[in-house]
Amino acid sequence: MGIIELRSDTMTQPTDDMRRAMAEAKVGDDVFGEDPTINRLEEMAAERLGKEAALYVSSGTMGNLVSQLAHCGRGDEIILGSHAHTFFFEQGGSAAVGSIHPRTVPNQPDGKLALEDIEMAIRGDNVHFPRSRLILLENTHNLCNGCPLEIDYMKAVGEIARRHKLKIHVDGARFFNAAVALGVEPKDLAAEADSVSFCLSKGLAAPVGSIVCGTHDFINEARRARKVLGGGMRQAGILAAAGIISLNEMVHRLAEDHANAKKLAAGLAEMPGLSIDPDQIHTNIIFFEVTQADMTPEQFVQRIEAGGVRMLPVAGGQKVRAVTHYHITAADIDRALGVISKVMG
Ligand code: TLP
Repeated sequence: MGIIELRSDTMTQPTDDMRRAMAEAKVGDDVFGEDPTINRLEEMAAERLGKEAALYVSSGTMGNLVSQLAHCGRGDEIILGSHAHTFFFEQGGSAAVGSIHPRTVPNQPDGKLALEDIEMAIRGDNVHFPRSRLILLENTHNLCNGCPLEIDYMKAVGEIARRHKLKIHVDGARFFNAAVALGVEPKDLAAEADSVSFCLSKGLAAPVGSIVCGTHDFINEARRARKVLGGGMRQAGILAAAGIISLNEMVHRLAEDHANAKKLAAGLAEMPGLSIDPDQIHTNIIFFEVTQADMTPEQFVQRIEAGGVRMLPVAGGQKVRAVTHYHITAADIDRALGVISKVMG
């Protein structure tokens, strides 16, 4: 029996359809705008998110960075969550590469930034202050149990942004998980955002790549930023071909991943020595705590790995993360729960 890989949805392997499409892809030099497969993927992505244009980039990290560089100038300030992936896990690229100042406000448990906290963080016109330029939201929110942000919340943040002439960027690494979980059209969920980046290489199973969407002007700036970061990729249509399959075939099935995450959470909630509230799980990411006194999350993860189940311990606490995806079936969840129950028993 194979390993049940629950560390991340980034572990997904390209499907047979993807491998075929990659082998047959028509390609050209994308820095010259001449790769027909990339051009098609970018058009499809822009259309899905209801934006004028899109840009294929190598990763979610690059998508967020080129978006910040396109929206902000040197010394501008972005407002983002204290648990935002962009703040936590992207090497501080906003400041390190972009000379952009990050201003964090607390993430609520559901991944939102409280509206009053956003208002409070917006700077007035004062010689001492950086200029507030951008609000950066994350949908779904990785560290907040994969919670999706709803359209009503986006509207409320949009109203604040318009009133203060700020832009909104959404780190939508798992944007389609959010849309599927909420049962809304991706373009409706994206409507308030000036830019959205989403990953093809996570639940959508492509081997590589993310997309940034926005206006033509924004995408022109993002394209310049991608080039200076060394991200102009020539015949990368060979990779983008898999992304087309992601958008056409892999979105609707994300609901299965969400159902499997719920099933896993419900099973874990029954186990002694573990703590999780299954009602907090809405998409494919779950976090739970190891509460058994003599067991660290690292030990828990080592022991379940011996039984063929992989999860990720979160550094500096009691938490463990599991993420469901394309290769995980309901039967795998039953098997994983069996292994965990032996470890905790
Ligand atoms: N997240 C990865 C790891 O970096 C933790 C994962 O396994 O979840 N935004 C969000 C919300 C993300 O979760 C990630 C990746 C990124 C951006 C960055 O994407 P990549 O890894 O393609 O640069």
